[in-house]
Amino acid sequence: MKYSILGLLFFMNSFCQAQLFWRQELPTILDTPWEIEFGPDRYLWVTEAGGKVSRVDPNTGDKLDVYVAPDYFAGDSSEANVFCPNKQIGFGTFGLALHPEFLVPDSAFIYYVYSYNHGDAQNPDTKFKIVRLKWDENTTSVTQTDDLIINLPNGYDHWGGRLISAKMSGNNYLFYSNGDLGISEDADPSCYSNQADNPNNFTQDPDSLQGKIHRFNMDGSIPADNPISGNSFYSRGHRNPQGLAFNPTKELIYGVEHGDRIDDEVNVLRAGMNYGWKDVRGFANDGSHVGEQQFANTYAPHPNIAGDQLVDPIYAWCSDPSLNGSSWNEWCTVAPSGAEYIGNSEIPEWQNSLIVTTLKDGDYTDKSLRVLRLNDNGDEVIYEQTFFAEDQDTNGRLRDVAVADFGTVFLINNGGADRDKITAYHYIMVCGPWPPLDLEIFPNPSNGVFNFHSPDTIVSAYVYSLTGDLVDEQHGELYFIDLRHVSNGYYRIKLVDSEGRIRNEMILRE
Ligand SMILES: [Ca+2]
Ligand SMILES: [Ca+2]
Ligand SMILES: [Ca+2]
Ligand SMILES: [Ca+2]
Repeated sequence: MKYSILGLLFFMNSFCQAQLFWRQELPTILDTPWEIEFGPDRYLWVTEAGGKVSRVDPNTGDKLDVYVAPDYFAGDSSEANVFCPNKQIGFGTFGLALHPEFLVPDSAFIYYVYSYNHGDAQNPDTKFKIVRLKWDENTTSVTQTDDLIINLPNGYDHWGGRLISAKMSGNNYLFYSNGDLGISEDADPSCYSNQADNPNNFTQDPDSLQGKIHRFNMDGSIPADNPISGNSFYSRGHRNPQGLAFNPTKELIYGVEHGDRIDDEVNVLRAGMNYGWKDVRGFANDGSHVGEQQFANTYAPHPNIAGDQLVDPIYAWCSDPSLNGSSWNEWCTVAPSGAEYIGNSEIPEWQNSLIVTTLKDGDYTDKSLRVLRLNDNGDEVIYEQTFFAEDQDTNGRLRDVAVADFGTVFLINNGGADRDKITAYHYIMVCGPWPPLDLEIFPNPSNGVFNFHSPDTIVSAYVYSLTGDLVDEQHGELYFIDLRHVSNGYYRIKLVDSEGRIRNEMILRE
């Protein structure tokens, strides 16, 4: 048996600028995953094609098929756009959210979104719905299914589809992002015989559901303090918001949306606010869209929406109109999809960041994870870093992300690689609060006994599973670590010095 130390950097001090991750593909077989969430039960929850919800063990990749919607419907050719015959009606499985008190048996609810037939066999009418599943952890099965919100609108493009739960001011809410449902009139001007019929013209109208963020109570009812009484409308002026994330410390909701050729946006979503589309794109004052400054200057708040205000994004990619090239590759969109807020310090450099997956490999962008470091209030982006772009051809189009409480980043892809999969990046502490030991380990690979050479004394070695469970520990004045008795797999090792400080982390494969 051979044992190898992976992901260990010798002379680590010289690498202190960079976060180090060790990449792993889980063996899980997935079909078109759209949402991944790390649950409080420490499993990964995933939506897949065909109205499916799956639960994946982050340590082994073992998958449990939790539920497949019996009424899932993938649209009908009769619903295709008559002016654009190639544009089929939308269908799919989209966002998923777990109840904020998911570990309490009475609140063990899973919420997710999929397409179904709101008409009948003769006259199909594909719509989306939010369904609530009651989860029984003892039998690991769904014991009850409820249609929570039906008849969510559909179209030919820009569906949005993200769902999150959030506890704000002591109340639990469900947020759903509905795209403008329009086909871009710039890219496909003939797709509506009369552009006034294009649903993307209704994003400013609070009485139409498209181009909105909606807020519901966890039972699907409408919160009494929504901006308009009896209306699920929470914010408007959105194009194709595919990312929603919640900052529980500041109780902020972030929305991430695709722009049209330029101006992909990150917004802090607040009740009743107007995010501009399609009159204002990205920032109102940068001239990226004709007339946007004028629109902002003469903005009249909607009389029925208390506190209505036109709001700039907190961040926009590609606001320069000259980056609007003639081909798809030349458009400077990053195509942001899933988002998550990182509040904990498992990856210290990312604490208090919004992380965003991107779908596009274009001239200006690669498929990657964008890390937006936030200010203390969570409402400004201080700087951006890009990760994992060097792996874009093997990682694929990054649809969504989940980060586990043990500091591992899980990505799902929607095509663009050899298969649909879960890719894990395990964080390895290179620069903790104390300098790493100048460590020499030999032999590597070994038969399971690794010797150390270090000027400092190592007194403890802890061996964890990659998902954070302690599997072995060795103490004393250590000159070697004996790993011959740990079973097959990958492990994370932490070395502690005589002052109790974690000095080194490394990944081991047995
Ligand atoms: Ca997610
Ligand atoms: Ca906007
Ligand atoms: Ca602009
Ligand atoms: Ca590229």
